[in-house]
Amino acid sequence: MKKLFSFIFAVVGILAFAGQASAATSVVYDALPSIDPLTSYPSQPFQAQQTKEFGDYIHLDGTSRILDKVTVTMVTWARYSEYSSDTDYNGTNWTLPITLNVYNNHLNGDIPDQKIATVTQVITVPWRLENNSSYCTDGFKWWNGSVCLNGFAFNATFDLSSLNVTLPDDIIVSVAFNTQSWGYNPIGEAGPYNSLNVAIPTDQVVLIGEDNNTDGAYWNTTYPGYTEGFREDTGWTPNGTVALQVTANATTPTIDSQCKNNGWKNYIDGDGNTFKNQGACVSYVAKNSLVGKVTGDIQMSDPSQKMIFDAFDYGQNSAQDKGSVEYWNYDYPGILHYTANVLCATVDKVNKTARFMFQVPELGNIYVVSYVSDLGTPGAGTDTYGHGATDDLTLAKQWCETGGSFSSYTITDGNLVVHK
Ligand SMILES: [Ca+2]
Ligand SMILES: [Ca+2]
Ligand SMILES: [Ca+2]
Repeated sequence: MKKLFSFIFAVVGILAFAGQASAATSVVYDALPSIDPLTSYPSQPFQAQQTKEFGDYIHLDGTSRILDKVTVTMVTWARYSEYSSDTDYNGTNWTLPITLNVYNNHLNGDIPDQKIATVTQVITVPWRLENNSSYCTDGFKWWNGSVCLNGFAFNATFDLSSLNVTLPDDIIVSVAFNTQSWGYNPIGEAGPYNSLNVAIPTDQVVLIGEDNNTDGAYWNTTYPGYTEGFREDTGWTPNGTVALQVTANATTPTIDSQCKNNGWKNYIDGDGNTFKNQGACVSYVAKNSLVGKVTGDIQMSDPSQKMIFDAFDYGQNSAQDKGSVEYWNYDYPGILHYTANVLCATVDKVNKTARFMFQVPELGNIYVVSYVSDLGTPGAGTDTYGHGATDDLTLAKQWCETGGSFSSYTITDGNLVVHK
């Protein structure tokens, strides 16, 4: 890392309000320093260090993943006295379009190449307080009541909620803006944006989530020794954690286990409402993540068999798959009769076929995979039934998920249905 512009400080109450969070919104990454009392932090300049984009690779906490807002602590050094003769500026504050990008952690070489969210927002930037010559005799710094400071920290909050992006656990967050001669589209004239930086506080604590590399930051710069490209740069300790916070909204649960151990409190239903209890969450999963179900009550010949079953498919390789089987083989010596739980189900509602797998303790714990095809109601159509058996669980799962070869039997009575 090259020289960073450090300084600490504060001013009079302007900013500082924490994001309003609805019940379903939570902070999934928090490395935001305090700006109350008003202060300053070490920061990465854009104009002074040929910067186009600057950010950090972070790991999100919790389970909420619908991107809501990103807040970045920035540091500004510009005073109104420098611009008071320019009619483009007033004494209250100034504004600048600033872009907030979110990438997943896929790299092309060493450069993130899959941007999953971006917003360019006009950010209101406060003026840094003027020099207080009674306390700060350098003629430049301002006085925050206890110390003289060069920069002034404020928070820029970017609202990305309308994008409805579902975040992965690992993301790269960056800030991009233009200055007089740097940025992706340099402005071409001097302005207070030449004095605008992104905060990288010394020993910044990450309260929620994790900084992927506290010695690294992502940086696109042509500072001497660097080549164009937004990539990780190392050697930043103790300033390798960019000051930012990410909030996200809850997602809908897709499997039972997400509802358990108070997990239901972290999820919402399809209407954005929280669940009343674990049971409501489990019911929602059962209703909404079911891919398909098959039921049957059939009799077959050669050998004489009867089978009653139901099987519920919650997706490929889903541990949620369930169902039950009761089976009779009347030609088996003494009659074979057992019940079993369905361990895997694959239901194809379009082609009206299904496979389901269960284990039979009565037959040496063998795994049976049934294959059925619903071609109507017996009498009008011809349902089919077949099955295969193996003591190899991996093979049985493979048959259930992707198909295999099954012995077929003639259905003589009853019906099976692949439900719509
Ligand atoms: Ca870092
Ligand atoms: Ca399944
Ligand atoms: Ca049928």
